[in-house]
Amino acid sequence: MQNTATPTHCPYCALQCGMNLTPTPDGTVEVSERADFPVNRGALCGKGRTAPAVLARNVRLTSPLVRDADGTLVPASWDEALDRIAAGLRRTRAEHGPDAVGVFGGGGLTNEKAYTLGKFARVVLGTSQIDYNGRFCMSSAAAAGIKAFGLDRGLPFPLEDIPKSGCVILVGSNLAETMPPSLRFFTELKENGGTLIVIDPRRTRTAEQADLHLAPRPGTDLALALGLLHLVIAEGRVDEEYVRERTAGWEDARAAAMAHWPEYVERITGVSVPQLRETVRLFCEPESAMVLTARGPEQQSKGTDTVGAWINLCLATGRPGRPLSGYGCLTGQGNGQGGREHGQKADQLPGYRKLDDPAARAHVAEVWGVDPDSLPGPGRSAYELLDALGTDIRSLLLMASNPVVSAPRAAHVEERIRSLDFLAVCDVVLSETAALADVVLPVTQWAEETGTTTNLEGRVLLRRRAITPPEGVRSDLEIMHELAARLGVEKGFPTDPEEVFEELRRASAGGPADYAGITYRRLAEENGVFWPCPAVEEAVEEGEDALLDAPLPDDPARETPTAHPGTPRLFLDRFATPDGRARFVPVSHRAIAEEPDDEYPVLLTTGRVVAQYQSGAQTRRVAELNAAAPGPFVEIHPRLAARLGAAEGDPVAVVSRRGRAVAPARITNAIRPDTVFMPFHWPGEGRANSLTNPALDPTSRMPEFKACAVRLEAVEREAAGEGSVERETVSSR
Ligand SMILES: Nc1nc2c(c(=O)[nH]1)N[C@H]1C(S)=C(S)[C@@H](COP(=O)(O)OP(=O)(O)OC[C@H]3O[C@@H](n4cnc5c(=O)[nH]c(N)nc54)[C@H](O)[C@@H]3O)O[C@H]1N2
Ligand SMILES: Nc1nc2c(c(=O)[nH]1)N[C@H]1C(S)=C(S)[C@@H](COP(=O)(O)OP(=O)(O)OC[C@H]3O[C@@H](n4cnc5c(=O)[nH]c(N)nc54)[C@H](O)[C@@H]3O)O[C@H]1N2
Ligand code: SF4
Ligand SMILES: [Mo]
Repeated sequence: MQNTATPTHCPYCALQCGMNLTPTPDGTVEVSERADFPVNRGALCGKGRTAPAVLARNVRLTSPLVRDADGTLVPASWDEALDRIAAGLRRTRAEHGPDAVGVFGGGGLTNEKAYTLGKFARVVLGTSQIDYNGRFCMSSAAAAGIKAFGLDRGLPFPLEDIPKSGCVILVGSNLAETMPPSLRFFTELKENGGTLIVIDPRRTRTAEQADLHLAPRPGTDLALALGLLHLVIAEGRVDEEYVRERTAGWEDARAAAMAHWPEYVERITGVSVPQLRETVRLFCEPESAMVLTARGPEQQSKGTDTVGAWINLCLATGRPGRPLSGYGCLTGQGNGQGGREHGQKADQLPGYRKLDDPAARAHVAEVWGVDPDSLPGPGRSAYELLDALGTDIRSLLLMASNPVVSAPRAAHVEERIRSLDFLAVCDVVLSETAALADVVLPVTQWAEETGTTTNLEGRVLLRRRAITPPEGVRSDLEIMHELAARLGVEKGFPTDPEEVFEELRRASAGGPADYAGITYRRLAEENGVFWPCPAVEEAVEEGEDALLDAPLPDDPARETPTAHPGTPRLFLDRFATPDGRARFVPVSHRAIAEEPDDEYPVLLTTGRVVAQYQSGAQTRRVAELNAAAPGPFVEIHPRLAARLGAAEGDPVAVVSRRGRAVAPARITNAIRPDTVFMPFHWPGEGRANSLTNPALDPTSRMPEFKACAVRLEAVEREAAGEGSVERETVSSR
């Protein structure tokens, strides 16, 4: 056991704050400040600070569990558990074919694990049916970024650029709660004279910091962005030279925006014309400006078009690829960026390559030592995959997600999961989904294993092992190695993360997300490297001979032979499209999938609170966080509450076409009167996702987490506290 502090990164969100870990006698770690990492400079939120609590043996799983004859999960040996999984998957494949086996991953997995999971699905299982929870996260922004810029990297610039910009519009991000240490960049922006505009139907802690807060009706960000672009054009603020030289497709986008008159946009969004004009003025006057989106505008059934409209606004005003300017998406999960680059996505191969591209298939097949024709094609998206469980998909291997709590229309998803022939879950705790499994495998955690993550800036980071894991747990990489062997693939699934990373470098080489020039040693020395980072850039510059003489990336003798510096800022000279120009997308406003009506007259939107993380599987097990955020609630405007007859803390039933959830009212005028808000961190009666609408974006396949129609019912708790009786319904607005 080391006794010195190990510099590493937080297990939770995409900020990937730096922290130091020192081992403690009880086998966990103590977190201390690590000031050298520029993203957080030592600051941590409560979740990061308390993350060691989940390492404790009485909180986590330390033995595999298998379902016995009575249907109870009981401890078992690793051999028995792994044998059962291999047998379950083999049986499904024999009876129903390889595509009847599904794989579901997570954006919390390190690059090495995400890469190996994608390879495991295609090479060992031969299934096309793999996707992951990132589909529920930033997939709309990714799709829009690829359409416009030819490349998706959440932020095309480091966070350190934000304070120096002239104006930042934050669209649907509550980063004061979801990435607290990043708030510093925005307060510094204001101190430097820049303007912060926040667009959120709620006056959040983030909105409270804004110079201007716009509170649109949920699901109308597309109209809002079009209205702003209309005004940019009408007021003669288009950067004509930039549009001519660096973009394509302006005329169609221009025509679409011209159809969105400010008064029409005011009617759709509830944002007044003077506020629209003020926003345009604040955004256009400074030399530099940015738009950053998060889940608010993205988790919509038109999320891709919505982000496209915000990108159009940036392009028309000449922002992307200019200093301290442009469009960025604030990715969410710990490895939300890297997790979407290396092949756990239904349509994707490592290096952000496309699974249906013959050249990409040939490249990756060669690295994997398989026939390109043996690689399956693209599969279903996350919700579609979950929806097919028990019918087309009979067995599922699930790693690093808890869809019973986090998937839309969760009661249906739960029922689909229960109808599987076989479910295996790898997790650190017995999550609500793991509790339904036939076999549960307990895995090592962040402080106990080494691996890389890529944060929201596209900065690849080294998370270091600081302590020895307890007896009884194994890493996800060891699990895939063991399962591959049991399913007849002896080679190609190493358990050493650095060995996996070396292979990932080769598999990603030449792809959009090129990691070929990144090594563990560099990551340790340089505090992270931004992709793309090709290996042979200098050799190319020196001419073809140098390229030929350069050692191959897999040559062990080669240690960073040609140090490409990495790419903190993208698009400065050209965009990643074939002609180097960014593309405008012609988009028009359309309604949310489920508009309120007489029966369901209120809008529900969902999101997060500072003290809980995602499905809560980890953070609900941390006493300090539970004390701060003990359970679900329904945020309600006083006017709506009065009509319902609900007082602060009264239980309120929220009912949608998918189901019903009950939680105490939290009455506040910080929310629009036509909208209620629920955080989604809890299972059971207060599960927000019992209500949400799985209407999917046609391009990104993102569900509409941020807007659906509900009605509210006041409820009276029975004396025993069990069950609830309806009292009154709010039936009109
Ligand atoms: N504490 C905490 N931090 C987290 C996480 C967590 O679970 N808990 N999760 C991490 C992950 S994976 C992610 S993806 C990020 C998410 O980070 P954020 O995107 O900041 O989180 P959300 O709360 O989902 O949504 C942000 C805001 O969108 C608003 N919103 C709702 N509907 C609309 C709409 O139609 N338009 C607009 N413009 N805004 C709308 C909500 O009111 C909310 O304040 O956070 C990361 N950090
Ligand atoms: N209504 C509503 N629903 C939402 C959202 C919303 O805004 N509103 N947001 C969506 C978004 S953005 C996201 S990202 C999803 C997230 O929702 P989930 O996919 O459920 O994410 P987590 O709760 O983080 O689940 C991760 C699980 O993996 C485990 N785990 C952590 N690390 C590892 C590891 O290294 N290996 C393994 N095997 N397991 C690990 C954790 O213990 C936990 O049980 O929720 C989505 N659902
Ligand atoms: S902001 Fe995110 S990365 Fe930083 S400490 Fe909190 S959860 Fe961890
Ligand atoms: Mo997310």
